[in-house]
Amino acid sequence: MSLIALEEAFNIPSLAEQSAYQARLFVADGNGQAHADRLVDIHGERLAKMDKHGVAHTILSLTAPGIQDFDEPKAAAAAAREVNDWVHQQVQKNPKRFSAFASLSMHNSKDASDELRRCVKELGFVGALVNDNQRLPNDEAAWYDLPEWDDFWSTVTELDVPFYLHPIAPKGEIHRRIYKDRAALIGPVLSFANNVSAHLLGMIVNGVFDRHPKLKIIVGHLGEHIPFDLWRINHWLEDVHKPRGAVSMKKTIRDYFNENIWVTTSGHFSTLTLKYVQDEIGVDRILFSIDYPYEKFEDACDWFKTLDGKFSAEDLAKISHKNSQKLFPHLRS
Ligand code: GRE
Repeated sequence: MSLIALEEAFNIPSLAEQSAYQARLFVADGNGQAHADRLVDIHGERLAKMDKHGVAHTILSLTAPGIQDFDEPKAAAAAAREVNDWVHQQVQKNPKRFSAFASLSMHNSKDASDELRRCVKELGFVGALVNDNQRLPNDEAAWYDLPEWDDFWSTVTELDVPFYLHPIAPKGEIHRRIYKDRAALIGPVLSFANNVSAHLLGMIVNGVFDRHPKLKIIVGHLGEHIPFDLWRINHWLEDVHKPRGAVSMKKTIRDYFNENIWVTTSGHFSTLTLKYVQDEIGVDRILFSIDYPYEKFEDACDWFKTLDGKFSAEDLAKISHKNSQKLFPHLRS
């Protein structure tokens, strides 16, 4: 089975302090150095694992918190360029096996659009991955569901590339109000899905997909809890909020999930949940991913093998690589 994986993190050596911070929060054995080493390694252990576990191609992305942790716009833009130039060099060494999502400073639509255009047009990047809200000065945060982001979404659709909305750990006010006294809820346990869901649902109710019907958004972790709640979300939007005039989105949430949104299996290797998500949003919207090095190749790829016989061969081919090949033209050959 040939697999394509697309939520796979790297770091550049000059941002190592960020990976040390992530490791303190999230790495089971606290071995921050091993985690940091895995993040900056592209062609060694990572490629060996791809070979061993049948991963034909990896789309690389900068690990969280990445550029979204830079609250100063000029520093953020400079860091994004440095990261993109670094990973471009890495991809050039083995473009058959690797491609990359652009990192972007999301301080304003223009900076984000200019860098995405440079990355896609000049360097061959295949989309963008952004770590949820951009941190702004004074503990503010940017939300891309607001009208000032419309020019950016126009650029994304004009370039015809997907945008991956990835989580970030909460800081500042959100952290103080919710997570300060319950730190174990930060990350995969709750905060990641909660915030990405708020952002994606915000894009739906604030009409981003109505204004940009060709926009392609990917979220990880089998949909950041949204598929589980789809019936209830749809019920309240369609049967309560629309009749009250409280939302003006043109279509239903199910339509946006059919037309604009894809989910990956990153970090969520449950057969029961996968079956459920397939029933709820359809097999064509699901893309295999691992979430390396936060998750292990073994856990993701060995689990995927156990799906043989439980899902049809055609569905497994779609999830493992065919859906990704549809979404990313460079993966078709
Ligand atoms: C990530 O993908 O960025 C991530 C973390 C921390 C824990 C798990 C995880 O940053 O997937």
